Amino acid sequence: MNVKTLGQFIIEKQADFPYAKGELSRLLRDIGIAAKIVNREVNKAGLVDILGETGETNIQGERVKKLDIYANEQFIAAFKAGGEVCAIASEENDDIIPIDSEISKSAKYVIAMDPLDGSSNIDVNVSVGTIFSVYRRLSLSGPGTLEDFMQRGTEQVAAGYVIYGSSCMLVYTTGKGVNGFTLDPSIGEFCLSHPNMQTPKEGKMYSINEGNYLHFPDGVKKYLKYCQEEDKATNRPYSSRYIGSGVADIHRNLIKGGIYIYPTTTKSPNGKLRLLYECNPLAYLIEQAGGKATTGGKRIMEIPLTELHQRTPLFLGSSSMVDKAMEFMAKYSLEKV
Ligand code: AHM
Ligand code: MG
Repeated sequence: MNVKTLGQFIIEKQADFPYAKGELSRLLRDIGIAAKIVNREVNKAGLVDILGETGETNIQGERVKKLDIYANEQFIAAFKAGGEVCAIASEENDDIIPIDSEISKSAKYVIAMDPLDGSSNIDVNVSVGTIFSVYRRLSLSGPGTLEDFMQRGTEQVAAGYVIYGSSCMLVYTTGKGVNGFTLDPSIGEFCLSHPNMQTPKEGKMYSINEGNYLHFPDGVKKYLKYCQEEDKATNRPYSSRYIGSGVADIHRNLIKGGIYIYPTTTKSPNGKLRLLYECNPLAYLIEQAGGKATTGGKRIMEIPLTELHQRTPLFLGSSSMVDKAMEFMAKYSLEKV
């Protein structure tokens, strides 16, 4: 059989990092393992009693679904057992989780994650995802600290997502392009299915929650009207596609070309999405695939992180589309970004 598994691919790619001792490779392997376990549970979500809400609210004030907690626990357990990170930051945890164990003593990395993004979609069988972002620690030894996470997105050493969709896929970058692996359930392995992913420069889809239209900045309102205008030369009108599950929307746009926008609104003046474990990793991936990610004004990966759960507006996707949206923002909403 002519397939390359994630494990084989990681070993081959280690040669790209001559001074690395394999820690990052092992961390990616740990992510693959946790992803398979979460995928198994997501797949049978309709069968067992893990649907619905637990009644608790997470630190963002949202109702927590049981699978969020499960995914959070699985990834944390995998990282603790793997010993390659000295701290974890998760959307589900108010504070960082420092790791103080014998095997993680010399760990070089910290990892930030959204263990189950788009979890309000689980009950209705819509794809959800895990997003992750890896940084080199800044502290010298012992358990990781909050400061280890206070880095710009440009400092990421690896980032990616797992999409639990009609197939389960792991898509990641270590700064040398983007590769996608599809889980073959018959052999239980992620197999290289999308080598060197590139996003089209131009796209025909725009993804935004238009229900919030009245609260958008003028630049976004005007850009949306531009997307809807008839113009043969630029393939307009574009199609509107919004699942409301960020990883699924961005995965589709990455492959087909498009723009995903979660702008500021009058209700959420900083946008909704989180910089550390949603926007930065997705920005790193899309840039590595030839696309762009900005706040509507500035490059996402250059924004200083001052709070663990900091939010930012996000314009992400095909480079020409992001450029065009930014033109509208500069013209009509400069003060908002
Ligand atoms: P979550 O981390 O609480 O799941 O929120 C993030 C999700 C994204 O997956 C999605 O793109 C967006 O929120 C949808 O938000 P909205 O329902 O406001 O359109
Ligand atoms: Mg999320």
